[in-house]
Amino acid sequence: NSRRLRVLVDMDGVIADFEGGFLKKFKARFPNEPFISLEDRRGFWVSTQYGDMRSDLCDKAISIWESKNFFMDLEPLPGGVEALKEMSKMENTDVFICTSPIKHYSFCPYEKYAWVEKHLGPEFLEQIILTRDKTIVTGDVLIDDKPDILGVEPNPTWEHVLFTACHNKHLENPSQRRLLSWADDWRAVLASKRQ
Ligand code: DGP
Repeated sequence: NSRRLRVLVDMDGVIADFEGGFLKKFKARFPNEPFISLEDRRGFWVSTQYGDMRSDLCDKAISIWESKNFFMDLEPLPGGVEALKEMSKMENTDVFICTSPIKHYSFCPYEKYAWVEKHLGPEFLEQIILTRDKTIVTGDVLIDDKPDILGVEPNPTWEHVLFTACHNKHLENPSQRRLLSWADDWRAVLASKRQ
């Protein structure tokens, strides 16, 4: 049914607190190393900013999210779980979680499913799309904190709405509309796509 609205929602940085979880575990594992506070985060890639600070910190950062239980232990971001549940109950609305797993696949894909089951419920397991290329997924809107979402499809069907995160909040003229948080008017964003 083409009259239904299809909403794609990213996971890390949008409903799961990747940045907060990373910083907490980085400090715990490397208590004597410098770290980047969330206030000072710039750029999507955490490992790039750590590597720019000191080259060996790139691999140390990567070792954090490649560890068992990193993705499982992420805290939900405020309001995200509630928003997804409300969205999924709206008439003529299909919600999918669209997330790119890291290439170190030992734990991440499994833990993403387990996280969704724990925080959103088993019925949401039907709504998961794991893909490294979001441009080939069709939808009306993609809510994602990554400023540049590229892939093999030059003209994705979705409108990218940029979800504000510590690493993108300083970007001055993003080409996308923004959602500042889940307290912002996401219902109006959906309504605008139904016109
Ligand atoms: P997504 O938010 O769906 O675009 O997924 C991107 C994933 O990459 C997410 O788990 C966060 C993670 N990530 C953040 N910084 C880095 C990095 O520097 N290197 C890698 N490999 N992954 C990163």
